Amino acid sequence: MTERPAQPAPLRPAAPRDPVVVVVAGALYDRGRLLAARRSAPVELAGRWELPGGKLEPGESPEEALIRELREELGVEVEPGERIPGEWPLKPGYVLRVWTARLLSGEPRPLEDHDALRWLSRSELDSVDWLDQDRPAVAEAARRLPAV
Ligand code: 523
Repeated sequence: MTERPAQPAPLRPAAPRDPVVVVVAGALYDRGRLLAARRSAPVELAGRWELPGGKLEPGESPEEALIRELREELGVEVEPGERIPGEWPLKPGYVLRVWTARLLSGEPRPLEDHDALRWLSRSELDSVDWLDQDRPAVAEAARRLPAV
């Protein structure tokens, strides 16, 4: 009797998944400090601090979205760096992904969506009330804070 080679498992079609809205945020560094932005809206998030960013638009790469969002919201030009590993759930259907970014030009101002900004050194990172979903990314961003 001839042995039959093991058959590969039949391929199953991928389970349909709901499209996920990707929100990109920037861990923006300048001279050993990380930028924190205080949200002014919506009401349930207002007053909490976040890594600034926003929703990816169709056809954009995450890096392009980050450059656009930080230009619109803060009036600065940034250079995206590495992605911080991980992905954090937001409200249903939304996930947060974070990139490091370096300030190229401009001084951040709270032009849209924020009412305060702070540059935080490593020892100051716990002094603001971060959004819960941003905390793991902030912890990772802190590990990457360049020494001054
Ligand atoms: N978050 C969040 N953390 C974080 C960002 C940038 C966003 O939890 N660092 C949440 C807040 C909102 C959703 O992600 O529930 C979308 O962020 P938002 O409102 O900043 O995205 P925009 O700027 O694209 O939204 P529009 O103002 O509607 O254009």
